[in-house]
Amino acid sequence: MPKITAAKVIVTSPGRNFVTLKIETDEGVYGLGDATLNGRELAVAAYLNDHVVPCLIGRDAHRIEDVWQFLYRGAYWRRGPVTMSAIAAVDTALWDIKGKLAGLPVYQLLGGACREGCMVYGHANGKTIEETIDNALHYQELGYKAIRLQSGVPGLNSTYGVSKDRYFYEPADADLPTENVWSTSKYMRSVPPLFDAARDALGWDVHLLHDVHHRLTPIEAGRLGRDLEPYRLFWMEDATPAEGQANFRLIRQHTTTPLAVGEIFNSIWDAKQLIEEQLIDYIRATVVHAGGISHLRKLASFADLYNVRTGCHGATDLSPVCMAAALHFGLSTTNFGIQEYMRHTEETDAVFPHHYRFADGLMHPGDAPGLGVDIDEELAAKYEYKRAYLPVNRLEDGTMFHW
Ligand code: CS2
Ligand code: MG
Repeated sequence: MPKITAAKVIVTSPGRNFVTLKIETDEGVYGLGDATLNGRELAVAAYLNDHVVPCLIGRDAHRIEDVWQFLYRGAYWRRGPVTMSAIAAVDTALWDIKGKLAGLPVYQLLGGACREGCMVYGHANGKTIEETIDNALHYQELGYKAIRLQSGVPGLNSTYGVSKDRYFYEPADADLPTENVWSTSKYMRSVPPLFDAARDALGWDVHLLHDVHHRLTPIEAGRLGRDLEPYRLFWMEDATPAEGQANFRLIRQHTTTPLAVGEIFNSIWDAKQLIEEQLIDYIRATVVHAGGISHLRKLASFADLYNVRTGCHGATDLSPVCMAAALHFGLSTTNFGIQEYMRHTEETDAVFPHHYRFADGLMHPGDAPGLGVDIDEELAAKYEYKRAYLPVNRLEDGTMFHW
């Protein structure tokens, strides 16, 4: 049996913070797992260092499910983003090790490819509708089959999803949280014209997506979904906070626009009612925040019974290690729907050399044994952790609101 001999937590900040777990074995093979929790990175690093790593030493690296159950049931305190990101990192690293020892890419261990590649969506955004459409046309030229559109809201200084940089959207950019101002009524008026213009400019062969970022009440979301029906969206994301899963019943009663939710979920229990009652069409939980490849597979199999497909979160705060894991998962999961893809900066790509590739709107994890992603530790050490917060949001009268 390959015995775990060491595990270390690597914190690096090549443009943004990442936490990576590296598990070593006595067979000379190591595995990597992403443990990044945006804005709360050091909590997961401490959880791993202080409470998980000591329990890993000496264990059989092949016993992925047993280790998962040990960390989940054994902690007594179940679920939660910190715990589940830590467990995810261990799980992902162990799949990486198993693949390397077997000489196979992880997707082969998961049942093999169900498709040629994973359809991904890119992010087009701009301060104005024109700027957003311009950006979307660029993605279309690059071969993307699906594009998410976010545009500035007239009358608001800054809007979720609208980047300062043309290619990289990075919201966690301040030493202390930036305060933004939000108006639901201004926002609601601004979205239908964006998609009207988008269909005129981009045609009907491209999938269009939109992220509401948990900012509407269920009835407001129902209305927005209905207003967007003529533009046939691929999905409307995070229409309302999903802690109360039954909230989605009301949205469903009012619109046929497909619904996606779950980037902040960390367990199958967060989505149980949403899936069983078919209140959503896509589940966005992903490898790093939802307990790793093992737990996500269970979630996807459960969702498959209810016609819910996957649409994993893939923003820049999910490291290339998570991206690779998500692609192995997506390629081998029958009810895969789409994968979010936000390119990482060159600095990040240099720290995490990887085999995954983009062509014609699809991504493939590559055929290197394991996950096909590595970490250049020397380079990683050059980028020191830098505290960075996500922004917060207030209504125009100063009331604290959802970001
Ligand atoms: C987002 C993210 O990618 C998405 O859909 O909602 O930008 C999200 O806000 C960040 O990943 C938070 O860390
Ligand atoms: Mg989102």
